[in-house]
Amino acid sequence: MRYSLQAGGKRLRPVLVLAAAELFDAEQRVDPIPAAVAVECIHTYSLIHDDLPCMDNDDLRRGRPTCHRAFDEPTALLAGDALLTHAFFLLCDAYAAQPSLAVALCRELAAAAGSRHLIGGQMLDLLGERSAVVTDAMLRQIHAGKTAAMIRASLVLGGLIGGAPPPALAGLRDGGACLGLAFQIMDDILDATGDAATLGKTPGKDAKAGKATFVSLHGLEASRRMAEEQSTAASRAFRSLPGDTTFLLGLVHYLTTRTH
Ligand code: GRG
Repeated sequence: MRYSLQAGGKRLRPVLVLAAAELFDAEQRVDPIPAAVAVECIHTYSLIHDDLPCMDNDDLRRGRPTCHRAFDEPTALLAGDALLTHAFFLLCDAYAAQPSLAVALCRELAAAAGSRHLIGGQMLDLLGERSAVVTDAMLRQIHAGKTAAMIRASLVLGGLIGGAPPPALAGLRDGGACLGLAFQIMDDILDATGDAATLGKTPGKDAKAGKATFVSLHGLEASRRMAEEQSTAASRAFRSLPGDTTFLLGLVHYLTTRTH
């Protein structure tokens, strides 16, 4: 668990939790850190399991051998399971004094990580590999689940902790969905153009495995345009939020111009 969690990574999702919480409660009356860690635990579990031989069978993650390569397959499976479980322990434990907040956080995170989003998206991805045609609509549905749902949930968790009112939570959801898609399109672009040393993971695997990506479906230029469109829509949604959105808007810009 520590090996994979402490390997690094961009920490995007926890940063989104903190940034969203700060928009509504700059004094941090409720500590957003346990929720930020919980989100990173779920994300790291999904990467460990995604790298397993029965899934993507990858050797490199976050610039290191994948968990099952550094240890073994059963250990990696259990490390992922334990990180998933620990995320919900953290939320229940850290926010026990505010039971309605703890329930709202668990509900949001469980929905994003469950069969309708993260795991459902992964299943659709596996089915897509076996299907002759993957359309743009199918690809968007896969990544709305696999990638965007956790990015959106991170923002909503932050908003809930900061005490955001329902219209602002809706703004975080809308912006998060667009940011998540922009992030995935950029991931596909980097996968097609980057190298292992910069990315810290094996590039070009999806294309080699004949898996549909935004780049394989639309080409590089159109994919760049699509990422830009989604990033503009995310910025528009975030601009409608109260508080100082400078950091969040800067993050959107960074994510759509990033090199790794
Ligand atoms: C339950 C057996 C079982 C498996 C679950 C849900 C799942 C497997 C896999 C989905 C995980 C996945 C690879 C999602 C794609 C999202 C994505 C682009 C991940 C990479 O995120 P970054 O770039 O990674 O933020 P770092 O390392 O920087 O945190």
